[in-house]
Parts: sequence; C-alpha cells; structure tokens
Amino acid sequence: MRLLIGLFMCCCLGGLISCGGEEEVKVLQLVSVEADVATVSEDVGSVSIKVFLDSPNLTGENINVIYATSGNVTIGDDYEKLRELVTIPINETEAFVTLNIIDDNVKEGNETFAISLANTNLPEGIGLGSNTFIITITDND
Ligand SMILES: [Ca+2]
Ligand SMILES: [Ca+2]
Repeated sequence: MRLLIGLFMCCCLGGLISCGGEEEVKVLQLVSVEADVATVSEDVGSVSIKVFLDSPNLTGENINVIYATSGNVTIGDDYEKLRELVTIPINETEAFVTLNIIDDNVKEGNETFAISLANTNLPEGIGLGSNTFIITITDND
C-alpha cells in the first residue's frame, strides 16, 4: 500500500516533488577524438591521437575517458597495446593517446585501426561528440 501511495505521489505530484532519477542532466561539454592523419604507412612509427573537449575542463576533476580499439589490426602484431584510458586534466582541453604501429615484414593488405570513446565514467555534464576515429595503415612489404 505504501508503494502504491508512493507511485501515486510520483505520478500526480511529479511536477512538484522530485521522485529521483528523472532530472535531466544537461550536457555542457563534448569530448571528441581525432588525429591529424587518417592514413599512415606501417613504418610511420607512432601516431598521436587527440582526445579533446570543446572548451577547457572546468569540472573540477580530471576527466578519465575510457576508449576501445577495434579494426582488422592485431595487438602485438600491428600495434602496441594501449591503456584504453586517457585523462584530460583539470583546466586542460586535450590529452593524447600515442598509437605505436609495428612495422612487420608481412605482405598484407591495408588495415584499419579504430578508436572509440565510451560514455561510461564521464562526469556529469560531459557528453560524447565525434567519438570514433579510424586510421588506415598501409602495408610497405
Ligand atoms: Ca613492413
Ligand atoms: Ca606489413
């Protein structure tokens, strides 16, 4: 019975009282990912991938951005394993992920590496902008 009364209160008085979890969180800043180059040779060495906000981080805390990698590349054969977490410090606008590409001796086709930012773990007010960037790695063998 108490539950029913509670529901009734929420439904009918929702405009007057907060029933929790219904308040919309405003997205104030977006976090995106990009690199200067979208195609590199496998002997390029490394590629600097930028993870950035549209304005400085004024959340009062470091923003830890979790990301996933995918594509038809293999960790250890084509590129070195990444940490899958990058931190934009307080008052900073950007942080960089260094993708180290391995120059193998295998004759192969072009390969793609994709990095995708996740919206998990982002502080309140931070949302995803352009959250995926794809790099094509061309073979040199
Ligand atoms: Ca090679
Ligand atoms: Ca190769």
